[in-house]
Amino acid sequence: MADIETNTGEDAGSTPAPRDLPEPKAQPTLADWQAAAVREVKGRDLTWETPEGIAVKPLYTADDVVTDPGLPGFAPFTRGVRASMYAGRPWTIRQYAGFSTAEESNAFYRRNLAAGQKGLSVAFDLATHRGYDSDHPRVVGDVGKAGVAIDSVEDMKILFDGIPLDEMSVSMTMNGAVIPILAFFIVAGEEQGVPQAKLDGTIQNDILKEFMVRNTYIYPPEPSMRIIADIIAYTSANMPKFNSISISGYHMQEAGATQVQELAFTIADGKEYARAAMATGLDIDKFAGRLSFFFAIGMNFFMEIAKLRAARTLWHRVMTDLGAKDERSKMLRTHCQTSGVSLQEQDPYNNVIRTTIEAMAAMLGGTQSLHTNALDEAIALPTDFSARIARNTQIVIQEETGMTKVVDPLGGSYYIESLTQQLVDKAWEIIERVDAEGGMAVAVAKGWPKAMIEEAAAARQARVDRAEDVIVGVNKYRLKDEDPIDILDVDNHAVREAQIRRINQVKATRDEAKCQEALAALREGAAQVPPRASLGEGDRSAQPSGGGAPSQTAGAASAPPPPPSAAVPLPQQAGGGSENTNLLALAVECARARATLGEISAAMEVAFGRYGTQPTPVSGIYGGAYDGDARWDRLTRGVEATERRLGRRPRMLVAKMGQDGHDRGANLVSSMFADLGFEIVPGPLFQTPQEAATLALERDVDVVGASSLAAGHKTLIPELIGHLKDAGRPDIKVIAGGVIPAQDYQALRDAGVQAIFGPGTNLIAAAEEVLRLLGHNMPPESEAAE
Ligand code: MLC
Ligand code: 5AD
Repeated sequence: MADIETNTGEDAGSTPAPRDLPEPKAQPTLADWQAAAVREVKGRDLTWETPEGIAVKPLYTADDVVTDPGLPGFAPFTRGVRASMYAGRPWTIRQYAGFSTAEESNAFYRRNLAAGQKGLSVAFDLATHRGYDSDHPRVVGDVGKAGVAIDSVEDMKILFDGIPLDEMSVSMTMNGAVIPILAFFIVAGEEQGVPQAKLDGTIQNDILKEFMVRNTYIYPPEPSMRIIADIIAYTSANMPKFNSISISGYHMQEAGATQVQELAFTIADGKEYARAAMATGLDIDKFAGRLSFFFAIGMNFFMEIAKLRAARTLWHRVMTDLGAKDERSKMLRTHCQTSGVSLQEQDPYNNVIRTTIEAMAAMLGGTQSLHTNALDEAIALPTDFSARIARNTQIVIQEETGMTKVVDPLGGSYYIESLTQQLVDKAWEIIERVDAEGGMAVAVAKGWPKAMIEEAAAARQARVDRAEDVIVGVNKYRLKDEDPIDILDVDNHAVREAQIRRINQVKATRDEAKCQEALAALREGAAQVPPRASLGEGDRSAQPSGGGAPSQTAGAASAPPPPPSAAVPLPQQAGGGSENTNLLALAVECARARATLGEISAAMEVAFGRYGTQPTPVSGIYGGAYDGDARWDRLTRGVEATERRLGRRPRMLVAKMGQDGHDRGANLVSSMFADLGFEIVPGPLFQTPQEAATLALERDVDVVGASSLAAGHKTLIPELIGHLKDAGRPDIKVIAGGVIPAQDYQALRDAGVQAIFGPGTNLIAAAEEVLRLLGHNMPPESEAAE
């Protein structure tokens, strides 16, 4: 009777006598539980195979925990990098934002800070990302659209007007034009009276994932790696509070990576950057404490929590292996952002729920800083209203729930500890594969990490389209009618004109000789460390220049591609610290002399060239998921019938215009239509409408599918249609897909767009529509078969 503990004390007489209780039993065993569970579900297998290949069981017990996670604030930091974590100081509420002009973004930041935001995070427009001034002809559709337009230090000063840069930590998401942007930031601080040593913040500066998934690179991989090493050298010497890099897995998950892939490639990227900095002669403990990380937090709640714990564990291991001695060098500090791709256009208020769950996963995982997405994410940039709800999601968690009072409250959970260990092990396998090949720069050049992510994306899309993965309001419980919500619309033409006025003013009032002298020094500094090696032989995509387009400088337009070689593209010794070759030091001089972002970028482009890629869509994954599916078979028959009628396979150009490098949607569409039997012309990134039209004509396509995820559609797609008409080919069908608000549909239709596929489109339904456009007699009621 020892295990029945109620029967003690004076009131013992009022409780039932022991003999009335059922016969005592030994503690139930796992086998007892198993038998009971099997009975309850009549033998159904309850194991859940996750996309990462982890078999999640319906129950975890102490037997599943193989490692002691230790204590927070101590190696290997599995339970958090700080001993007191949020009980001592909550994570930084850091909302990523930027749009239109510096004035408008500054006002938005100030409103948000007054309402409880704690740190800043700047989103730049795509022209800025790609190193073009707002007056460049290639960026007409991009200025001020997906972020704020910054052309010179004058814009940067306005952006932080009234925001003391020695008190506010500022993150800047910049990878391509990282040298001019960081130089502008340093000089803006200087002219605010803030010395470099007091600047607190983070620059993303993570180029490897740009080549893999985000695509806002400018230069080829090798000089890009030199830039990173130069920045690490400069900031570790002059800006001790500044995080020199934000090693980002976020965009990998956005592109479709599983959590294991995101984890492994991010840690491997971090290792590569550390090696690059060490190759310039820097002591690891001098810079590693200011390497920071950035992860996406999606809807697989426990997996995401475990992912952050696994990331810290892995980083500690990697840095120990690299020889770091200082414990701070081995601490993985991270920012997180809730997942953009998990949010939907349909029934958008559900996005508030999704973001709340994701925010909780980020904090339970122990993030240092967090952005929560706005509910209109899948449609447009946040409005004041949607930004308020997003921000308040974090404030409510911090200030109303008591969730911050306990450090790592899920530590010791059998499931969480077991998942953490499984993620560590699975990611380590990939990291070892990367190491065996010579590191992440080589793996990226070979292209297999990108292909792996694209395969995971195609598999996920097929699961969603088949409603095997449920998305509420999209493939289940979908509303019949929806009213459009109010969205932010930026008039890019007006922003561009305002920016051009300021560029002209800056150029008219600067000391031209001094400015040209500074630019010449930068040009020479870039040339002084010539590319030592280039891409590996396995490179599948290197091209000399963006879409064969005219380049910003005459020199760069004719710059030959670097010779192929299998060597590791690490920077040379001299790329690190030396003042006369350190690109950031040289660019700071240019910024002081009022050189523009485009001029600074072009000065380096003369030596480095401009990099471009040719998409190579994966094949067989999407189609394979539909093996034996009646609707798929009906579609392939439709494609065959169209082929007979045309005398060749139907041909589609998948076009990406403007500086929008988000190619997940385009790649998915390409690989799905190719699986169906279309001939796909995968357009290079960053084309102008004229270049896309020329390619469509040259390849004699039947359809152009224009994919737009960065709000350039209203400018770029009508221009493309104009060029096709001018060339006498109005018969080529133009369809549009991507992040296109319902408010813009009519304008696009009026311009001649024949079909529009917004977020949440079922690709099978889209393919049926395209076949109909090509004259195939598809029964229209196919929607009902979903
Ligand atoms: C923290 N501190 C504590 C503490 N917790 N001190 C005592 N007790 C505690 N419990 C201290 C820290 O040590 C630090 O000081 C200071 O408080 C600030 O805390 P932090 O944890 O370092 O936070 P933060 O300053 O916010 O820095 C977080 C970070 C950083 C290290 C992750 O890199 C960062 O802010 N990253 C943001 C990146 C970002 O916003 N990216 C947006 C990407 S959007 P000290 O002195 O030690 O520094 C994107 C989308 C796209 O990419 O594609 O366009
Ligand atoms: N303002 C706010 N959020 C943005 N995002 C991208 N650009 C902006 C911006 N200018 C967010 C979206 C997107 C992710 C990459 O960052 O959530 O999915």
